[in-house]
Amino acid sequence: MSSESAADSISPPVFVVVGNVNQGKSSVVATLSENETIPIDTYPGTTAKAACYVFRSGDRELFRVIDTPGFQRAREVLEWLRRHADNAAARPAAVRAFVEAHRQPGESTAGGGEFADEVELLTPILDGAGILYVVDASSHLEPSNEAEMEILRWTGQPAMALVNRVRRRDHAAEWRPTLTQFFHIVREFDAHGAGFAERAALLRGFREIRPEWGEVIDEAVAAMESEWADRERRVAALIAGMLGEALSHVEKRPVAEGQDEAPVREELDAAFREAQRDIERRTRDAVERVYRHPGLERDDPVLELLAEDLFSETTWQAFGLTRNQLAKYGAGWGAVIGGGVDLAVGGLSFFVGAAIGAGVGAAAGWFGGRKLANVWSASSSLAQSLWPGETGRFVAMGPVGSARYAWVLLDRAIVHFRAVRGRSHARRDRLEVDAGAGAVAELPAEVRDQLDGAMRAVIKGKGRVTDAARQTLVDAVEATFREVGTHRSDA
Ligand SMILES: Nc1nc2c(ncn2[C@@H]2O[C@H](COP(=O)(O)OP(=O)(O)OP(=O)(O)O)[C@@H](O)[C@H]2O)c(=O)[nH]1
Ligand SMILES: [Mg+2]
Repeated sequence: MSSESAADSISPPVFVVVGNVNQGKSSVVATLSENETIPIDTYPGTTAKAACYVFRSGDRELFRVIDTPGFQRAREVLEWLRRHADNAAARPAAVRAFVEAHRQPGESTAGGGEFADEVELLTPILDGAGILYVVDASSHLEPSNEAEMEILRWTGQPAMALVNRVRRRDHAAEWRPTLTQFFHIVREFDAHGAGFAERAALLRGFREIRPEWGEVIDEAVAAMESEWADRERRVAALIAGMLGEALSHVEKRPVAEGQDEAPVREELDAAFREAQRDIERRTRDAVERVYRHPGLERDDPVLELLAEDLFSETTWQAFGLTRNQLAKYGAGWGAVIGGGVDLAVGGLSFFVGAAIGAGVGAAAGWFGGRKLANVWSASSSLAQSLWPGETGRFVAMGPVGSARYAWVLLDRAIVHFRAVRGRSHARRDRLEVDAGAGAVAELPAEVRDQLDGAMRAVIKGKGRVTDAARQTLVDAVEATFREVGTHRSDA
């Protein structure tokens, strides 16, 4: 007996999520286990069989959450139980007897048996899992709910009630007086909005009702906290990497002897912009993977807008720095480009007006009235330093020379990061990145200065990002993250 309890104290906690059908049980499981593949749907009975999901940090298992089907016939079950226990002490044994009497022969209980769902959900409780009872407080309390709570009480296991809301309506006041009679703890828990803090609070709450789990729960929460800090560091490195790659990007196209350069430059410009968008897309995907959202679909109106017109007024009003803030840095960037990169003769006039065509294309190469990047030819000193010995004719574009573009790029990455970090794994809709929520203009001046210096160091590399420049960027992005807040749900 004593060796058994020692083993219990080191194994990770197991929670079982139970309740009526369609209350948001699977949503609670998905958000706690960070699993975006768990079936969640509007029809009752989405979960037909119990399934166990493990939450890990690295190789370490922190806790398990078991999803179950909802109670279908709670009142009949309770009647059965009442016939089989005539005093309180006999109740847990009666629940066990119920499960044994109704378990189907063979390994599976699903699909058959008049109480198949009840057997599925009661089995993990009898195995010692902590109970999370989920109610949808946007609907009314029914007599069947009371039967469910009574059955759970009969199991004698520690239990917490989670008040979720599937719709906006709120009947929580009607639920509370009943829930508090049956459960050790009653908590509000928004399954689709819960962030890190709410999940950690839930675990900590359980610590009070099952004291023997105190140590493992403290360890799990501490491991989650370091996992969170680690994710932010990884994302800072990804965003710094994106800035380095995007700002230093150089695109090159050969020009045949006697060929007109204009169409080649047009192609060059389109390729340069596509490369920028591709770098952004890859970084978005990588950030989503860090937060365990590998299958997330994005609705990013801003990215789409940029696909059409990288230089629209709307974009640079919502993101990046204000005009005044930018004025401080803009001149500095001009000097970097002017001093370091030769401009091909005619490179400027090419991008102006109708040379490329009407509308969208006409602005190509420009960002908020400034060039996105310079175009230069094989004879420039930049070309000779990048491709020594190259004798053929070509045109090239890059690195980025627009401070405004750099700040918008960074700002959009931060907005996306915050949306992903705060996103519950229970949501099955597309990720919407709010176009109106830029963050860099609010940064303290010293952090802005640090970022500007770091980005400028990249440009100075003339198409190459040195290790020192990369580290400066990582430090600056980490400083930015400290300002834009940690561990918050921003969704
Ligand atoms: N807006 C919102 N919808 C929710 C929330 N929780 C659940 N829902 C929705 O409610 C429906 C049922 O959610 P599930 O998590 O599948 O509920 P369940 O209790 O596991 O359902 P069954 O497996 O059928 O018993 C789905 O359409 C969810 O999107 C919530 O917190 N907010
Ligand atoms: Mg379910």
